[in-house]
Amino acid sequence: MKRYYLAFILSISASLVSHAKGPLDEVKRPGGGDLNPGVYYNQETMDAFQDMKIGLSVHWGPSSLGGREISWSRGEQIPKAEYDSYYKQFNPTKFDAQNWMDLMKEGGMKYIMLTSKHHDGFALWDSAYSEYDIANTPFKRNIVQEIVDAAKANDIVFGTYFSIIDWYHPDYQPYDHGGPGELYETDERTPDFERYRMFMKKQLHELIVDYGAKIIQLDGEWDPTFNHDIGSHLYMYLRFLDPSIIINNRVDVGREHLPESGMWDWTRYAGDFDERERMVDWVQKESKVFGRSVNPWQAWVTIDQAQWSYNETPRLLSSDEVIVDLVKTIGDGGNYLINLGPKPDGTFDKTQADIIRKMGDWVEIHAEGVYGTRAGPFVEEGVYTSTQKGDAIYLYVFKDGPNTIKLKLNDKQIERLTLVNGDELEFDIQNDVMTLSLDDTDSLVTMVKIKLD
Ligand code: FHN
Repeated sequence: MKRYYLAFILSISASLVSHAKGPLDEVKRPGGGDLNPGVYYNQETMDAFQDMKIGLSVHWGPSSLGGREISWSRGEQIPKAEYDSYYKQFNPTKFDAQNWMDLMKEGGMKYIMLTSKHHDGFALWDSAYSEYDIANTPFKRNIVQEIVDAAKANDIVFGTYFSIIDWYHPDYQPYDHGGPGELYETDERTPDFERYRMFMKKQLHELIVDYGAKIIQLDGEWDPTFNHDIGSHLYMYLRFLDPSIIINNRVDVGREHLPESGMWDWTRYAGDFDERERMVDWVQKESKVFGRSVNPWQAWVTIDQAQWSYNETPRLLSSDEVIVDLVKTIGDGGNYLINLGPKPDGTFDKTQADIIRKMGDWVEIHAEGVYGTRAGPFVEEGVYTSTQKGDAIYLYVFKDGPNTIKLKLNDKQIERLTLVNGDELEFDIQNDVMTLSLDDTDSLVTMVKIKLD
């Protein structure tokens, strides 16, 4: 655990140095997009991010008191006035950041992405620029600060979700889902989108500079007032705040301009990694739309397929579904970010926490083939996939898969095959094709370590 956190910290100094050395190296990789030529993500922190593999997404705020979807239920299932009054009651007395960290460690999760501010505009930190924030609730305690402190004490990397959309702010355009709230002053210029963008950048400055967020998950880039120029500028602003920071591709409008392949065009649109939602009702059930990618990407999955924030009637993924989805994701080279919506009291639903623990139990047994790996060379959709790290390939055969598997080696030299329990596996190689047989594929996923010569 420590080395991932350390890698992030050490790399920040390295990246500052490399940044100080002048123009970044010319290796082509995602970053500032076509409007920021020659600006790419920082390799050290991206390597550390991809090594971490598994993170916890958290959608939380006073809206959890309504039990409906954060932001989206405002002015819809829940009248705006009622939704906007929740902050006056929000008092999660059972919130304990260390308990969240304990669950993350049981789940094998290395970084946290908290909705510090969702589309409803409520700030889970004491923002100098907003009255609509945690300081003005009965709870008063600075939730973001407590999570930052607990993450640091537990070698977990703190990242934040931040919505470009703010339906509460009177300068945000377009007004939607109930429009402006009552806590902000207005004047003859209201609404003023340029003034809103300054406000947004000041709040992002707080989260990055004051709270040290190392991974930024922007969202809400689909509104017409946001465009490629604004997104490209925002990317550069964030990168100047912290040269080593990692920014998702929703900083720009690449999601709205997917080519036929469904793959984000990183040569044009800014962002360091491709954020791919799935397994939630309104998004593709699988990532088959996208497939494997040499560029960094993250599967963003919510354990409750019905909504992202606390839901009184959730429809949960099973732990088996989560584990299989995790394996498919890492086999395709992605990180796995799974989301929970805490209850109004600040605790997680026990059933959902137990699913995370079961995932963690599986990950602990297969850790060598998970952490620090990248997409492997062997994949057959739904039958098997693979990861690779150093001189080893980790083949994952899904339940009820074939007992005999043939793999084209492309001249790889094989030293030996071993199962998770250490048992060696026989194999035969004819004409550059390796044949291996598994006694049974009853378990959910069977991992075979292929040690290369
Ligand atoms: O509108 C949000 C939604 O509420 C949720 O935060 C998801 C998480 O990936 N992102 C947006 C929908 O794409």
